[in-house]
Amino acid sequence: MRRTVRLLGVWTLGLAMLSLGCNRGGSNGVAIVTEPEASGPVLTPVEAKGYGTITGVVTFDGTPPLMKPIAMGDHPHAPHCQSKDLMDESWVVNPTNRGVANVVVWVKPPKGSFFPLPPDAQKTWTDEVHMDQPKCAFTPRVVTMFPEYYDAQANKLRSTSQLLVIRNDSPVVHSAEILGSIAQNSSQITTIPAKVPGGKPSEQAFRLKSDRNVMTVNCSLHRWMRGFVWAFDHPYSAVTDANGRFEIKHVPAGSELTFSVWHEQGQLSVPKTGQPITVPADGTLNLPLTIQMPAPLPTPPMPMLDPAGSPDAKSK
Ligand SMILES: [Cu+2]
Repeated sequence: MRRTVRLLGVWTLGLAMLSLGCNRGGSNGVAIVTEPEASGPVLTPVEAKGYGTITGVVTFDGTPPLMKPIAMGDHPHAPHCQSKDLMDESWVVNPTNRGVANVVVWVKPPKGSFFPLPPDAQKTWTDEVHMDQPKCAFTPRVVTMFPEYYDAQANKLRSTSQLLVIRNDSPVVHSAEILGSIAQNSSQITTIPAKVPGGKPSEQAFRLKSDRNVMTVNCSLHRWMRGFVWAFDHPYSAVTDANGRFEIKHVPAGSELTFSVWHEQGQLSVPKTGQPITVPADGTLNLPLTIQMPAPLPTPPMPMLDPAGSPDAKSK
């Protein structure tokens, strides 16, 4: 089955969230375990009439923007960081096929319903999601997670125990500053020491909660470093690869779901977010998408000045 999706949505980047940091070794950090509060009316499960796959490719519509080197000025780590040919990754577009990387796609259940925790046989998520710092950049820049699922019997969200692990494999110190919604988590800044020559990478693990908004990840020592985390209460999400391609496996079939798309360039005109879709059982729903550069904001008119240079002179 092949459908072309054209979207006219304009998105504004929503920032907010919190994260709870914890040291996996347990000796230096404080692992905070919080049972989520009851989350309102009881939801009904999405009935899966089999399972299917969603695939697609996100293509840039127009002339792709050129990636530019990051300006570091006289930062003391510039010699190291610049040796890695760092580029601004706000837009990563494949010059061959114009595929756009780092686009997040996911599905939403019908209103008033939820995706039950999939059986083990259909586990597609990992116990850890990694974000490394090998070259004064977060790599990968964008990740999605499944840290919580909805338990209908208890009417609350429960942890899947999945962790975000940020790893420093470089000879310079970094930090991780995770910023998200106040309602879900508390923000935290954690220093991640440089790797000792011949030693193992330094790591910090974060236990996050699911959230409707994207989390940003910054390094307070290198302000150009930027990462993004989407944490869902289901595993049905993906990030486009270097060719702009994505795949979401084992999606419940037969129910009308909502397909959503996000790219970090906030005010973005994109083909279709909020598109209703139905995944075929044992089949594949293909969704080719295009994405455009947001229109420039209008320049406000300059105030009229009289010869004396005062806009209020005539009224005096
Ligand atoms: Cu850094």
